[in-house]
Amino acid sequence: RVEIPRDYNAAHDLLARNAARPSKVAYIDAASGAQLRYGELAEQAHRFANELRAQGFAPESRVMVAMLDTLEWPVVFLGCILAGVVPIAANTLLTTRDFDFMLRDSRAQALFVSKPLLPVFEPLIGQIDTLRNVVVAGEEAGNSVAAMIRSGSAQPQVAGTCSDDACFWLYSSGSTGTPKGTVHLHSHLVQTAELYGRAVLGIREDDVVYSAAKLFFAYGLGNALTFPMSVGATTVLLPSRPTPADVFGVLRKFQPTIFYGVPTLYAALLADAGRPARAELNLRVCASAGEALPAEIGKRWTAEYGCEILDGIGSTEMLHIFLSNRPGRVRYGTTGQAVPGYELRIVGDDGRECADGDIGELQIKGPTSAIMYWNNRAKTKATFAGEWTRSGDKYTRDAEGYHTYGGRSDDMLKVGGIYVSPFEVEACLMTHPCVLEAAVIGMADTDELVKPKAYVVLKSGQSASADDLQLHVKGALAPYKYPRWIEFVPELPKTATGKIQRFKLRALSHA
Ligand code: 3SK
Repeated sequence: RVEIPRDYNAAHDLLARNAARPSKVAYIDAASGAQLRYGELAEQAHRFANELRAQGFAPESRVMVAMLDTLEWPVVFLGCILAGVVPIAANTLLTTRDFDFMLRDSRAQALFVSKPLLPVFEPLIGQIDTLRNVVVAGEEAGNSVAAMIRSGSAQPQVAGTCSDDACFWLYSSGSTGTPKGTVHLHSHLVQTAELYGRAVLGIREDDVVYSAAKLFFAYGLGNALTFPMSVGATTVLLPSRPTPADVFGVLRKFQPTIFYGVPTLYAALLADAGRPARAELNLRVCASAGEALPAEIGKRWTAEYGCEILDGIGSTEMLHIFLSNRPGRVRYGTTGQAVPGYELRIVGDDGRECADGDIGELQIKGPTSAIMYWNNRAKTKATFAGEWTRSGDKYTRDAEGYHTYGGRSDDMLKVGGIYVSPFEVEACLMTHPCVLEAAVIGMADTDELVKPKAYVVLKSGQSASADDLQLHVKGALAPYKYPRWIEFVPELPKTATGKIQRFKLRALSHA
């Protein structure tokens, strides 16, 4: 258990932990090489907070942060929290339609947006009454984050928040395609750092960390902000997409000791012809989450780089990892054991706890569970069941407490660590003029990693190629959601009442 005082501000705590190391490098931007020291981070976050106050942003008001991983990201996020303003870290890969929903749903009063992402937001600017300020990150002039930092007073001032105040939100993907505003408290950030960052990863001051998962993901936020700041480590940020060449570039140049990835990336790194030799890297701990790590990938990575991958699972709702393998006792093919501080149970369809070996839904009890989905009472009640939070993931547990993933209890897919709703992809395919019906399921690729596959029935007399349909989806939805395979079929298997029988398609895809 981690004791958090009643009067508490999470950003103040994270900055105060580093007050004695002002000249230590907190962040390095891998693209520009620019560095931000802990003293500079504290000063800039306070200036930003003071400028927010000066501009009339009251505690509890919400703002959206849609920014690439640059040195301004931690300044904006921590600055908001210092002022008691609630930042909503947004997935920068989403579409105008997604952001339209999120800005209206949250009533965010400001948007902090990286310059390269502005075109996605432009159709919304001036259209949403509650959004009164759009501030650009990554430029010096005009209404910019840099100008706010320059204008704000450096006098430290912390909002009078308490540990149970709303601190920040993340949007979690929903099966209907509508994201859910997941509200986290001030007490949650540091608890994930103590329970997982320190106790499982063993993160320490002399670590250099790099997370391929971006800061806007719950996984990336812990990896690259909360955990390193909780101990005074140094974090490398990469603003661009983490291609294998760029990831290896970071690992070679900055010599991180802790690397966090997702299985799809580990597979791509292992397949990269230009991969470095073991002696070129300085890895001490590797972590994986987002989707189950195939045993083969874990074994190959350890053989190649001499470093275990700690596979674990977390959720946006629980903020970070609650079930994980541990250094020295990794069992590839499993997600490991409960992280101390969290209690886990596996519940069958009959609502009773399963015996070891029986499959059921994994439920979690722990101190970092979100308090609700904003504006969504029904889904809040369905997920946050008293002290237990339902994961929607199916698991079995063995007698030694190792858990093995058994799929989702809904139809959601985890693709490269990010949720994809098959229903959203189907609905999008059906907006193509040649498509009569579509059904999307998850299919394992050659690395045993799940990707969307679509079965499509074309309208009579119409023709469209797989490429046409893939481009159509990529143009309308966040590109990572597109079906990697498309199979044209004369009809879809259905029940007597017309419901698509996805299990038959899944069986077909395994045949
Ligand atoms: O996808 C996961 O396993 C995960 C891990 C940490 C934090 C958040 C998530 C969704």
